[in-house]
Amino acid sequence: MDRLHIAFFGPVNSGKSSLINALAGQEVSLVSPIPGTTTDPVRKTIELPELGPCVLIDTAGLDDGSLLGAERERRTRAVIDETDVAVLLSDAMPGLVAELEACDIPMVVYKRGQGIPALIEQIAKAARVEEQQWLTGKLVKAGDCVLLVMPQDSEAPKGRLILPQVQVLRELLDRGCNALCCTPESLQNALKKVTPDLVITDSQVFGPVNSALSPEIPLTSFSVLLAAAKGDIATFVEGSAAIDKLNSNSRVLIAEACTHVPDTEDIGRVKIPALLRKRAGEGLQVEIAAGNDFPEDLTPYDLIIHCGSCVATKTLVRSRTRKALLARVPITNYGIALAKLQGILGRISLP
Ligand SMILES: Nc1nc2c(ncn2[C@@H]2O[C@H](COP(=O)(O)OP(=O)(O)OP(=O)(O)O)[C@@H](O)[C@H]2O)c(=O)[nH]1
Ligand SMILES: [Mg+2]
Repeated sequence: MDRLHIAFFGPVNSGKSSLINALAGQEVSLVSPIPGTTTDPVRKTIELPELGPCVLIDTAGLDDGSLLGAERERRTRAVIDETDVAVLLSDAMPGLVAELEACDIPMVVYKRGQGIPALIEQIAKAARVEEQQWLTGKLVKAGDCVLLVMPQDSEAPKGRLILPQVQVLRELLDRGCNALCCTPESLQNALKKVTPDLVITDSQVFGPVNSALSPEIPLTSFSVLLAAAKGDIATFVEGSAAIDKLNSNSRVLIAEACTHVPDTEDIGRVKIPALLRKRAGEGLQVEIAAGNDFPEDLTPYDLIIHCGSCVATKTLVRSRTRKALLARVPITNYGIALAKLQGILGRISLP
């Protein structure tokens, strides 16, 4: 489930950090009478009454005249992309308000002394609570047997499963399905035991899994399911067509929302660039933007490939998709790009 991201914006010294500390009931951010105390965005994951799981985001003040001011302001503005509700400590910030309005982000103005319960109530009203969506959508019904192919390679976290796998497993149980898990190595054996109604695979092994399956068994991937739930899958499918137009002079941006330290089998840094270069030529340029570093100017790129977004919220993915479309740069994501690169996009079932 996506946590509600609540960001606090205001002039320097307006009490943003004090308010966050009061909301959290702990010292999340440093407070001082010196203007410009908060420099980088500070994020605090917390559970709030009425609002449930949230991320509070403290930002640097917007009217800091210091030398570092412009850089701080850029970082503060970048927070808008991940904001579900903006709390403003002043209603006199026309530039920021216009930007929030353009992004369709609900705003709440906090008046000094109004109290925390009243603020929580305002935020709860402003937050657009979306109905919970199934990741597996119309692809399954109660009683179905679903086979999950989950490679446990060096990139898999030690001793546990990655979030999309956990989420899908839990959902299948909730939906009354029977789930069977295997690795690519144990796939043949699993297929001898059951004929699945659906196979959900890690998209990195789309090709071999597809070859092992008879064509009438529906096939999809964890990242396709996530892409559909978090972003606009039709845009991603459309965007993937740009892969056919890439050549050795093209520039591709790979955007990762999380900040895991890459390893040798890394999908975004190694696997996808290798597949792209094999197709478009060795000269193809690939740039990586990790975490919150999403370039402001997207126009130099011929294609943007976004990660599976297991840790990014819908708001962030939508905001980046909107920016890409505004800059007229095609955007797709790992799952769809991998399916396209492995020549089986048409074979994939979308939720
Ligand atoms: N009287 C009063 N003082 C407050 C209140 N909130 C904050 N302050 C004081 O205002 C000063 C600035 O508070 P901060 O919370 O650090 O303000 P900020 O907006 O985070 O400031 P920067 O990080 O520098 O942009 C501190 O001295 C606080 O003690 C309030 O509600 N009432
Ligand atoms: Mg502060």
